[in-house]
Amino acid sequence: MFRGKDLLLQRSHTVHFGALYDGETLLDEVVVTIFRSPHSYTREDVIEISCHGSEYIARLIIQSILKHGVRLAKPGEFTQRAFLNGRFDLTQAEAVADLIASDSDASHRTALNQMRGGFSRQIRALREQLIHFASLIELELDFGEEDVEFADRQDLHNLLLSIRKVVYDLVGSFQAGNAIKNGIPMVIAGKPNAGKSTLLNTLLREEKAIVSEIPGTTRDVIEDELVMEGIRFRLIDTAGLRETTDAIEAIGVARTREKIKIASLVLYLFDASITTPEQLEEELQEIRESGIPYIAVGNKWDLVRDRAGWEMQDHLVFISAAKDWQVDELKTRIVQMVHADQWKKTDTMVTNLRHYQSLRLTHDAITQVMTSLHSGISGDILALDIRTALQHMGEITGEITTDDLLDNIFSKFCIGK
Ligand SMILES: Nc1nc2c(ncn2[C@@H]2O[C@H](COP(=O)(O)OP(=O)(O)OP(=O)(O)O)[C@@H](O)[C@H]2O)c(=O)[nH]1
Ligand SMILES: [Mg+2]
Repeated sequence: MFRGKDLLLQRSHTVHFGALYDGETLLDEVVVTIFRSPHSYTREDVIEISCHGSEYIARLIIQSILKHGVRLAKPGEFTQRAFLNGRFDLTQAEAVADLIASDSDASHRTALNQMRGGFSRQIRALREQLIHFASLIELELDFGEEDVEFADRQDLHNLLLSIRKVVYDLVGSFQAGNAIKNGIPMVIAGKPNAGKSTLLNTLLREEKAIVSEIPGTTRDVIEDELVMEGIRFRLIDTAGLRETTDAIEAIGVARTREKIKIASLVLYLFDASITTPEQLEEELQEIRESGIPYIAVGNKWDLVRDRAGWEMQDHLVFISAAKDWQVDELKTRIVQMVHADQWKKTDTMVTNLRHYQSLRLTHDAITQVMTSLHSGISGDILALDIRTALQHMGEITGEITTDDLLDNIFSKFCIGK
């Protein structure tokens, strides 16, 4: 199809201009890039055709290529081949999908870090050491009745401890990692009419929620995403907290309480023009009891006549959601609250549910090995327990896989990746 130089004679990593034909029909003038095995993404021979930026032309070219007995790649097939050819391990392959889907500074960096090796390198190294012990213990079994100990039990114990520590920290990072991927849940709560929906709209710069002077306007949960300083938040506006006889509003209030429970941060909004510091204390009781971090925000500052009454309360933030006063200051407080640095520390962060599950299973299995070790259980049982731990560790890095697992992972990719 290509008329220009003979591409078969060209070296890897070179780019060639030419014309692409379907029979005698000129399709486009193109540039072809050559990657020779093993120096390509998949480690196979690869060419890339760059045509003019029209979807129509691209489709035309693909259609005529398909006539020559080529087929389209399945979703994730390039990355799957790269994995199968040993280009990278499974967590790295999965990170490619996250990288493509990343849409905030933090999620981008977590995925990039994982693609470049991340924690799987560490897991793999520890696993290899454990394999070493497993083989020593199995060797002992070969000696049967003779009472030999090739595997130093103290060394094994130390190794198990360090594996458990690493795995424990990774499991703990999942919550933060997950928040980076899916957004940190932040609930706007408060009494009806405090201005919660107004604040949501101001933060989003969009008329997302209905605002009215009628208390009880918002009855359902309204969610949207907001990226602040590279961190993604899931912003959740809720029905105002109050006792109500309205059946539908009551459901809304119940949902508010549910949402507060899963929040990482609550913005507790109160109408500063009609609330006294004493009343606020009382209102905050419920949030305090929940133990969830919160920021108390006094709204409608534009209507407050007696500002002196609030002056000593420097833990509070005062804003006017309607007039967009001090909302930027509130944003700064929010980012401080979630310890921006903590969310940005991405070197050891687990964002993938599959890794999380395998890590938890690894943790349990290692604990089991330690129990067996200390109870002086026989070598064959110990070897069995170690195998289980190795199995779970191998599932993380992809050293142990099944076809189902691979299909499941790569089918989530988009076509052409
Ligand atoms: N003056 C002034 N009015 C505000 C401010 N913020 C909100 N309001 C008004 O307060 C009223 C209630 O605002 P909403 O945002 O609907 O309040 P809400 O907390 O969502 O109320 P519910 O959904 O009923 O719980 C509306 O009339 C807003 O225009 C503000 O900063 N200053
Ligand atoms: Mg509302």
